[in-house]
Amino acid sequence: MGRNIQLSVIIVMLVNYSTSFLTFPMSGRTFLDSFLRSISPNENILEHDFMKYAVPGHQCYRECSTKSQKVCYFKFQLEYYQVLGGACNDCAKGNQSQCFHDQCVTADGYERGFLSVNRQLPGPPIYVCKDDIVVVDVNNQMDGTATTIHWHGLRQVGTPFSDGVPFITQCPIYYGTTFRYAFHARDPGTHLYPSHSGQHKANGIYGPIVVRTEKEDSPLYDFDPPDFIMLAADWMHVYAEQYFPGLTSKLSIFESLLINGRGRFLNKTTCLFSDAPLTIYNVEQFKRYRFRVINAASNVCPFQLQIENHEMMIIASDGSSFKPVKADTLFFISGERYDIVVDANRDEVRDYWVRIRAMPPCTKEIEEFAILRYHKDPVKDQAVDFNFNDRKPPGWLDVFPDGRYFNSPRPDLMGIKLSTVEGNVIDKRITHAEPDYSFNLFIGTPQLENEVLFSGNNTIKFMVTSAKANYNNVGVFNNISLTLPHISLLSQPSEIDENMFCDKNNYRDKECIENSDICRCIHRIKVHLGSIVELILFDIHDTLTHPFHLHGHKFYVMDMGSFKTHMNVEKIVRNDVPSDSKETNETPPHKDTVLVPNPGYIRVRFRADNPGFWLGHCHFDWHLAIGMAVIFQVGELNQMKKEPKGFGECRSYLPRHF
Ligand SMILES: [Cu+2]
Repeated sequence: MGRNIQLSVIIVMLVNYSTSFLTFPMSGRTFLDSFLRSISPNENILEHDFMKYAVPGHQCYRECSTKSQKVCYFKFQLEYYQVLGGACNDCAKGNQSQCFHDQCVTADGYERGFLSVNRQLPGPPIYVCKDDIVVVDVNNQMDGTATTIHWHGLRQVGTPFSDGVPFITQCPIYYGTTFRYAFHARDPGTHLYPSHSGQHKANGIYGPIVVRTEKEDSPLYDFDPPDFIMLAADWMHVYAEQYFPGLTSKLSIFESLLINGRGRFLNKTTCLFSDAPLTIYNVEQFKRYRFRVINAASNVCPFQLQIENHEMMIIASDGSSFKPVKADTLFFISGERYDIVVDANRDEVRDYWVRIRAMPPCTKEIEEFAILRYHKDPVKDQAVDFNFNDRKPPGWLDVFPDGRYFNSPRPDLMGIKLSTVEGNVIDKRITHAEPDYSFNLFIGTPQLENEVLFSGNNTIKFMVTSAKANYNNVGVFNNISLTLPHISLLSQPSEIDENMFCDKNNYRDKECIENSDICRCIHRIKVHLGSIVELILFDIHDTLTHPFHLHGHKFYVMDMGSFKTHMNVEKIVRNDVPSDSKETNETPPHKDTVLVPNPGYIRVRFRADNPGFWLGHCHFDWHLAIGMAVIFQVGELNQMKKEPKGFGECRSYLPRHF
């Protein structure tokens, strides 16, 4: 670990760490340990005065010890910002050193406006140790907007008010105001913080959050450097709202793919790629490195990761480890995270390409590269290294050898199925028990005829998925498209009226769309606190592979499979699922985001042990926006945490006398 830290310090200096200009309220760690001990595991820490122990967040990257926790303070300023703006000086004219200037964002080398966290893309990394308290003050300076940040992968046990889902766990953060998120970093692993509002994630509001543990120095690898993150995201050249609901003559498609906010766009006039810097991973030959792979995509294309002449050992997903699996091609979908180990064991000391490619349904050839740069002595070499490369990346048809796929959404490339790995986080009281509930959830984006959609006073949220067709699409779980309440459910329980909710058996005709099977209402599934819940998600109609993400819990992926022939819906309802797996996996993986094969199904199971209102949804931004989501109510209102003092409220203003 000693060497690891030393190497990391140098890397940190090279990374644009511009959080340091922010001010911190207070510092010191007097009595912190006794303070932490005084908080019971399920308590809402927002009710405690922890800020006097806070240290600047970047100090929380350190060697982790179960004996030493910190309160890690971060300040996020969200604002409209610019790619290749004034901060980059003449970077765009070829002055490469200026591309690394403070606050310079190069993205794919295409000048555009975007939404930023602290004038960085991605937002500043959060590296903490398990059981630290993370405090993030989010100041919304994006005038005219309201937003929230979700801590994807952190269950928010005891702190449901920090889950960041508008109108479910909090009111949106209006522009000009600040909202304090605070939570215990209980869930180790590689996670992501996206905005959970509107199209803000696609516009640039996202970043990595990594929770380390004391035993991180695994025998599986030599180094786990802080910036060995592969945060992949799609990138457009306009604000994403341009394509919501979409343009009839031009479908929403992203222009580039970014790895840690870096990439190149293809100029269609010159047929040349822009010369923006790429991400470089400096490695020492014959050492093994842990990489943290994150998919922050907003659009619908799964990503594929390959590393030239290297195999990868996949050791964990969504923060839970499993028996390592070797592959040359990793598929990962929006919201998923994978921890991989790469052995820099090639004889030749040179640059190797890290390639991330957008897969079908994307038909446009979009891929991006990072560089795995070998060094004999990385510490000496790095001091003079700018992140530019002089070698041209391979072309689209210049493919890397493959054949050992992991987590492929395509039945013809199934390879190693995620649901067959041997998980290390096992609770037989869940995996081997009889579930208290089993819900069939049919997910998809059904079509609505334009005749229906645009008739009379209809104002149904829809999206365009097919140019010039006579229909558009809405998102559903069991034919219900989720609408949000006008209050924050979790924090304004006294304003909840049981009649406001609906489900597939209880709905009002006026909430249903005439001449269709689809209803639009506040879709809620209520379960008892402590119960074991099984969800079977089916996708029988769609052409896409949707990622399902559950808030507040992690689930076991008990089974997943593709239907060989088109399924008879009646058959599915009777739970007659044609399983692909011959045997049940005794030790299934433990995740919070999983792809639903199409046509196919997944069966996931969890204990509903975290009281509150939690969203389960498709992780594609556009699909969430058209209602492809459902709210899980875990426990009764009186079993949920009471809202912290002074917590913001929201509601429609509709005086009764009108
Ligand atoms: Cu979806």
